[in-house]
Amino acid sequence: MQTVVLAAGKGTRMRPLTESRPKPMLPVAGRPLVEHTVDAAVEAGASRLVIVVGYRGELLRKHFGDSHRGVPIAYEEQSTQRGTADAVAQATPSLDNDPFVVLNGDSLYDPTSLSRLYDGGPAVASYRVDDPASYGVLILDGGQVTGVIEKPEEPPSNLINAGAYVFPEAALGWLDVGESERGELELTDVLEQACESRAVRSVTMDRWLDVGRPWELLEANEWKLDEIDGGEHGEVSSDATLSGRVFVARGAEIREGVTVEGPVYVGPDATIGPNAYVRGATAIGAGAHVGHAVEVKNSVLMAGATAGHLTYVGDSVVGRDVNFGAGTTVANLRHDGEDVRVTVKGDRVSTGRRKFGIVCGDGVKTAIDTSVNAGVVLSEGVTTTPGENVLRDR
Ligand code: TTP
Repeated sequence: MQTVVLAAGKGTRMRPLTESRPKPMLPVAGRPLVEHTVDAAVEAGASRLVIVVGYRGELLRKHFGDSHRGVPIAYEEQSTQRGTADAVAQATPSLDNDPFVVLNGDSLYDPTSLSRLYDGGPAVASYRVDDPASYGVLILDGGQVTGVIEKPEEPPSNLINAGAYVFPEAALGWLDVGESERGELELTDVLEQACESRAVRSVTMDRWLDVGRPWELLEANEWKLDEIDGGEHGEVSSDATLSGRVFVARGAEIREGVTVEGPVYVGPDATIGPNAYVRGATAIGAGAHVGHAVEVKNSVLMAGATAGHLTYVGDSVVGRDVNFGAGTTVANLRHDGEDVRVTVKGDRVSTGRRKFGIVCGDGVKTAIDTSVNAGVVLSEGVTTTPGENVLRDR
């Protein structure tokens, strides 16, 4: 089935990580997030893909080119991010007058569940949660979806909208929806129309993750690193100890005295060690460097990031070309046992994680002996002074 992938958003909740790239291009287990989405679509039965790009769209075009695993890709541009229904409307020049699937380019879907969505007829992907009140919740009558309600006080079901749909071809004429309360043109209004005239199935995903905020990028990496195949394509010292699934890309080097406990991805030309400890679900980007007496746990280090000496980084997302000075230490646990909180678009939000470290925008440089408190977000290019104790976002 023809498949529209929405990837035009600005990813404002993911800042500063989206200052220089669109959210779908953030790295997950060594590949862009959207590549996992597109892979799932191809496995589920996408016959061709229309990717709607906007914010920094050139990076998606460059990454995929005109096909992925033999499936042709067309691009359409959404110049103003007016909402998901508008994004699909922009895709219509590349769509045939046939049923079509819509997927969010920033969500992970498990391919087996997604195949059930592609099985036929109008459908919406759903996901079962214990507390649906803060999501779009499906209203069901028997096995059929009759509507969706945003953030209801009394949720009509435990199934939330997972942002993947099969629409009938008639929906190509329903995309001109009015603005919602939050001022966007929403695809859920198109779903409502489908529910009025068609039998819409709910297809419950076994696993699904919407990647909107920085700690969800860690969750995405935890999921996808758990599925990587191990393999040593680079140079691994005989004095290094690798256990679990560890993928070492071509050109990467694991030096003497290093311990790596998988699942861990080490990107092309990255160097680890000597005498470093890398563990948990960790992804080390291309050309990154983890040096002597550095411990990296359950973190994402993007391309070119460097932790040269005597550093601890835990449960953190570290942007491109960040440099941690010797002795930099990241806190990832609160002594009061509460979940770590992060400021997202001005609001303090619980990450739902007892352990979460920091978020570093591209090019951050910490001076020697910098301590950074759990939940701190450092904007692109921020620097610290020697011995600084960073307790607040900068
Ligand atoms: P969101 O996650 O709601 O929006 P966003 O990606 O811009 O992120 P943020 O809220 O942090 O600013 O979008 C859901 C999906 O739809 C996502 O894949 C991006 C895509 N999208 C578009 O393609 N065009 C749009 O106008 C909007 C609002 C979203």
